[in-house]
Amino acid sequence: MAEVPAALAGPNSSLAGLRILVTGLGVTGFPAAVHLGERGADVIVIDGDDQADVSEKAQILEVFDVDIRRGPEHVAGLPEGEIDLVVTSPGWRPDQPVLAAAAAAGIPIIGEVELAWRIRGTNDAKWLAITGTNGKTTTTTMLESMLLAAGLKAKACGNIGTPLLEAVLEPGLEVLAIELSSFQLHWQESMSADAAAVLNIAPDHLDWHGSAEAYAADKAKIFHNAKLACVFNCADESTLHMVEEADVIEGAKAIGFTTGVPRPGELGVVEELLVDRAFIPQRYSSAAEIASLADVATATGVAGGDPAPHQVANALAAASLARAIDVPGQAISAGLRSHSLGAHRMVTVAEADGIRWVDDSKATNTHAANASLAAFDSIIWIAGGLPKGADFSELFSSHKDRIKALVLIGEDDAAYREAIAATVPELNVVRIEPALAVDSGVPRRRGEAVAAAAVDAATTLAEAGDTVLLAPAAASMDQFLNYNTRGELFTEAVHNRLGR
Ligand code: UMA
Repeated sequence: MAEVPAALAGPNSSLAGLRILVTGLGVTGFPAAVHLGERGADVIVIDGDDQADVSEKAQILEVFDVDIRRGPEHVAGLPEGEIDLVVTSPGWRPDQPVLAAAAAAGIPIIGEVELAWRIRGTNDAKWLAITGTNGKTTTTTMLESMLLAAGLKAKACGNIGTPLLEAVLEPGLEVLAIELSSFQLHWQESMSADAAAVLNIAPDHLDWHGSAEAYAADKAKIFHNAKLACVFNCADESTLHMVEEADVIEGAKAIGFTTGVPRPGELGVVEELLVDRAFIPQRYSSAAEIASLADVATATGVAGGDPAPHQVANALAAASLARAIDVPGQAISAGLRSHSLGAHRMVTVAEADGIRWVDDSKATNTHAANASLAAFDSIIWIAGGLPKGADFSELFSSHKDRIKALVLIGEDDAAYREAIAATVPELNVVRIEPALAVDSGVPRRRGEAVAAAAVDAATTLAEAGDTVLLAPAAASMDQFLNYNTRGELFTEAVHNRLGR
C-alpha cells in the first residue's frame, strides 16, 4: 500500500492540510467523512447515486465543509487536484474507475477497518474478529451475547451494520465483536486482532474479487498479526491452511472447533455438551464443559429440539473467541441462552394447509442456500437474483430429489438456466417476469410485485407436506433494496396471500 499519512494515527490529531476522498455515502462512508471532516481534513465524498435522500447526512457534513458530489459523472474518475488518501466503502470494487485511477496514481487507498485500526484510542477495547462465507452474523451476535453475559461492555459491529469506526470512537467499550466481510478485509493491512476466526470458505463474491483464490486470500488477512488465538474450522481444511500460513504475534495459538469430539487444542462436542480442550491447563487429559447442545437450540430458535450442526459450529467458534480472552464457561452458556437469531435466517413465517413458508432471504450465496435446502424434504424453491459469478449446478444436482419446483426471480436468469439444463432439465420452473421489479419511488418497496408474484406462483405449486423456501442463493440488489427488504416483502406477500 502507498504510504498512509502519519497524521491519521489516533482519534484526535489534526488532519488540516490533507485532502481526502471518501467513496460512498452509505453506512461506511458517512461516519468516515464526519470523522475526517471533524479533524480538519479537506474531505470530498463521491457517490454514483444521486437519487437517494441524503438531506440529513448533508446537513451534518456541511458543518465540516465536506464537499458532497453525487451522480455517475463523479464516479467516472478522480476529482481534479491532488488527493492524499482515499477511504473507500466496501461495496466499491477495486476495478471501479475512481479506485483504479487512484491506485495507478499511487494514492493510498484504505477501507473502514484500516481507518478504524489507525484511529482507535477513545477506548482500549479488545478486537475479536470473525469472517467466513456463512454464519458470520450469527457467530458475531452469539459472541456479543457471551461477552455481555460475562459482564463486559461489548458491542457487535462491522459488516453486521454498526460501523466499526463508530465502535472504536465510543468511550468505555471493553470488547468489540467484529464481523468482517472479504471486501472490508481487502482494504486493510495493519489490524492486529486479539483473536480472529474464519468459519468456512466457499466461493462467493467472485465478481468483486476476480477469483476464488483472491477471495480466500482476502479472508485470510484476518489472521495477520493476531495476538492470542487464530480460530479455524476442523471440517474445512482451507481455514487451517490460512492459520498455518499467517504471520501472527508470537504466542498466538491455533485453535480448532469441531462438531465432533475435540482433540487437545480444540473446542467440540462430547455427547450433549460443548467442551473446551484448548484453553484449560489440563487439556491433554480432560475437557471443560462450557455449554450444552440445548443452549445452542435455545440460541437458534429451536428450544427443545436439536440444533442444526452449522449452528453448533457457529456457537463453538464464538466460544473459542470468548475463551481466548478468558470468558468463563458459565457466561458462554448464559450468553447462548439469551441469544436470538436475526431476521430472515430460516424463519418460518407461516404454516397453513400443511404448507410451511420459510424466509431465508439471508441465503445470498450457494453455500448458504445449500444448508437451507438440506433442511427440508419437499421444496418449492424461490431463488434467483444477482448471481455474483456463481455456478449453481451443484445445488441443483445435490438437492434434485427435494426440489419439486423452482420459482425463479431476479433480473438475469442465465446462470440458473445453464445449471438446470445441465443437471435437472425436466425441473418445473416458473419464471417471474423481471419487468415486475419496477421502482415505485420508495426504495423499501422496490421488488414488492416480484415478491407477490413469486408467492402467487408458489401457492399454485405447493401441496400439503411441502415447504415454500425463499433461499435465493444470490444477492438481492438487482430487484430489491437489500436482503432484509427482500425477506420483508416476501413475508408480507405470504401474509396477504393467506389473508392475515
Ligand atoms: N456506490 C457507488 N459506486 C459503487 C458502489 C457503491 O457509488 O461502485 C455507492 C452507493 O450508491 C451507496 C454507497 O456507495 O450509496 C454504499 O456503499 P457500500 O455498498 O459499500 O455499502 P455501505 O452502505 O457502506 O455498507 C457497507 C456494507 N455493504 C457492502 O459491503 C456492500 C454493509 O454490509 C455493512 O453492514 C456496512 O458497510 C457497515 O460495515 C452489507 C452487505 O451486504 C450488509 N455485506 C456483504 C455481505 O454480507 O455479503 C459483504
